[in-house]
Amino acid sequence: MTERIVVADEVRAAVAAGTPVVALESTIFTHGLSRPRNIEVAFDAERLLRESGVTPATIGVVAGEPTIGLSHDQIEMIGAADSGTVKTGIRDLPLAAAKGLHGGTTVASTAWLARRAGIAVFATGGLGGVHRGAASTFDESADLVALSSIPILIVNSGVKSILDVPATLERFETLGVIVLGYRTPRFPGFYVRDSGCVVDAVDSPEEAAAVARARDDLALRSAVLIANPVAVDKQVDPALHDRVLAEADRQAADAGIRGKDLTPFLLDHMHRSTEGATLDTNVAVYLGNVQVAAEIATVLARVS
Ligand code: PSU
Ligand code: MN
Repeated sequence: MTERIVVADEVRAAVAAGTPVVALESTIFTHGLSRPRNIEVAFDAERLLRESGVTPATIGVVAGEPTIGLSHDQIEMIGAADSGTVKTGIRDLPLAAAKGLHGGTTVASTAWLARRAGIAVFATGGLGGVHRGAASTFDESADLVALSSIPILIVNSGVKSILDVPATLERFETLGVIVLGYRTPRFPGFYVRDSGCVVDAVDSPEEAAAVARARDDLALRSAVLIANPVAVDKQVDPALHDRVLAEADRQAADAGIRGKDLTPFLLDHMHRSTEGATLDTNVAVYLGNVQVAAEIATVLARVS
């Protein structure tokens, strides 16, 4: 049986040679960031990796085909305003294939596809988590369960505090997902450095890589989440943060936004209501994580 997954030649060659590769998701530029900044950021992330000697593998769905290592043209195509691109979690991959749709892959589906192609490190911005009120809505991101069985390392900046952060960490614990602060025991709150929750920490790329290797040696299948807080001078002012988050939450409830539309709605509302301040932070968060992922991937490639 052959899998219908397209892997770019450059990515296939780097994986085969054991040189460092970092996977990047596409929902961040198809549904997370506003245009035209979205495409610039997608290209900036790839450039940062190349400057560190790492092969980028941006992952998405092009006309139904899961593709690992999108070309610049493909990134522009699925990131265009009129592309009809759908937000594509793991369960959405078959429908996108059947209908030949373009798809922006989430953390869960990007991790899944990256692993299929033999990629061990992935950089993203924020993870999905448990939404507030999940006890009655059951709205918990599919990222959570997916990450319990995909052995990859993901550099991220935690979850937005619009989510229920303590509940999200409890679920990661139940699911066996390894959650580690990068040079801090404080779990980051995406736009802010500290969510108020405490996790175990690693202090270097070497230590993060050693955890991933030990996970593999133990034949464990869970993801390692390396939670890297945004630079202190780039975080959103905590007072502004609390105000706009509460307002975004209220507006989503009033508008009856549900399911996979909720996270993009919240992000867009916050970017607009802060006149781009949260957008700038979102970009800084992401590129900071890409840099750390490059360092960890380089260590992993060296020792393996
Ligand atoms: N959090 C962010 N920005 C994002 C996302 C999450 O701050 O762009 C995206 C990621 O792709 C993540 C997805 O996997 O949203 C989670 O969506 P949901 O909550 O519908 O599972
Ligand atoms: Mn959801």
